[in-house]
Amino acid sequence: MSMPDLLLIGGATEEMLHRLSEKFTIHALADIADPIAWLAEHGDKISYVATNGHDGILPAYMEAMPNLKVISCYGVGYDAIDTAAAAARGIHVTHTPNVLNAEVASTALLLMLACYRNFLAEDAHVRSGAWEREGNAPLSRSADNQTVGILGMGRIGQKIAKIAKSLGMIIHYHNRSKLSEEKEQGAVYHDSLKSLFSVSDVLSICCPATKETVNLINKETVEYFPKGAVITNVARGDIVDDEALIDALNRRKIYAAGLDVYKGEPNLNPGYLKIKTAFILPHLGSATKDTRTAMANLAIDNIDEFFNTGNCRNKVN
Ligand code: 8YV
Repeated sequence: MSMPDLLLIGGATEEMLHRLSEKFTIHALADIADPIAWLAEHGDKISYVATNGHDGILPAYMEAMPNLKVISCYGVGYDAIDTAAAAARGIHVTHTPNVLNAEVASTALLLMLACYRNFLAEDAHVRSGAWEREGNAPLSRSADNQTVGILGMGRIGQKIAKIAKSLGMIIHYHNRSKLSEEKEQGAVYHDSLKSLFSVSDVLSICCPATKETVNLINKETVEYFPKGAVITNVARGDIVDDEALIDALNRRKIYAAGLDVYKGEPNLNPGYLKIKTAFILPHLGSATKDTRTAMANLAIDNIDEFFNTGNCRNKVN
């Protein structure tokens, strides 16, 4: 019996390819010179797409696969996929929640602590020989007793809250709606951005990128923060208006920024590179071997579940 056809968009690990190849005939988009022409000829036989949060899927590709049943996203964020257009075509979109909560949360904490304790400058102090020549590096700031504002208290936000609380930080949050007391774990709810930002010594952005959250950090909202606040982002670059944040960093309204994600990444706004208190990572929130393996397995389990039952618990549309 011939195996169903799957289009692979973006990269995949050896293990992923191995698992997928046991059940599917894989067509890797990366090996296809002219995807639109190829899809015009072969699109009707593709029933599954495996992609990731960065590459998503172009609407034109979706259109060219009339028998597509599932788009499985290797990642929790699926903003690069038009889920409404998929639903209108009867296509199920799935993602990989939960398995990356701890990894992304520890990245968020790493960014916060790096900003407070000036780790980047301190590492440079040792490497440049300044420690020997000039003595100790300047004193940094304590994260103890600082108020963390969590923007988006979902699965990852709640994990960040838990770790930050264990470090002696005070947790406030803004979400579309207030959480149950059990989920809040003592965190203070704010029903507006202005109210949350005005008490946040450090903001942790961990909400999805949607039409409503694009450029939430902008010229106006950056002024809501106390002077010298820290902003961190492990969610999506689209949530931040880079010019506004860079300007606020340059005039020390915002003391430091810890960023893992950027608009247009990997081509981030070069303004960040010049700022000594911008701690910048290359979108590695979930990028450990263990977590990426768990994500890859879940992305394939999602396809399998649909294949076997016609439904999937990690469906988002
Ligand atoms: C991945 C992510 O880098 O899960 C997400 O939403 O941003 C990351 O874990 C991304 O999905 C690309 O694979």
